[in-house]
Amino acid sequence: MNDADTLFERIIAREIPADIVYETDTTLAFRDIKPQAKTHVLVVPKQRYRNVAELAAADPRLLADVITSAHKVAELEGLTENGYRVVFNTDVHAGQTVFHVHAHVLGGEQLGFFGR
Ligand code: DGP
Repeated sequence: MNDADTLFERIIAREIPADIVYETDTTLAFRDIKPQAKTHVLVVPKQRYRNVAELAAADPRLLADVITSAHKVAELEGLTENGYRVVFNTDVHAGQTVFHVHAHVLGGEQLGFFGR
């Protein structure tokens, strides 16, 4: 991608701080600065794609790495007994604000239904 770096490239490069909870060769997981649940962690591929559709089309193996890391985060955060949610906001109507694909891992309490 040619756009200017997003915030998440700067977190991956350790140029700005984040509370990192898990890292692999291809992914990084860190706590969301504005949590929407008791536990709210973002998982990003280190290589930038704009959204999950672009990632899936270009590199399905890397998408699998993101999902595997999301589940690992859920294990590390103690979410697997009662369950958790993984969300990819995709473009405007979903409210995507950072255009470096990221999985939201949410849990630690009963989550409400979502939509409108
Ligand atoms: P989305 O709306 O799906 O693009 O989610 C972007 C998320 O990024 C949002 O939940 C808030 C989070 N966020 C924004 N700025 C920062 C930051 O500087 N640090 C961290 N850790 N998270 C951030």
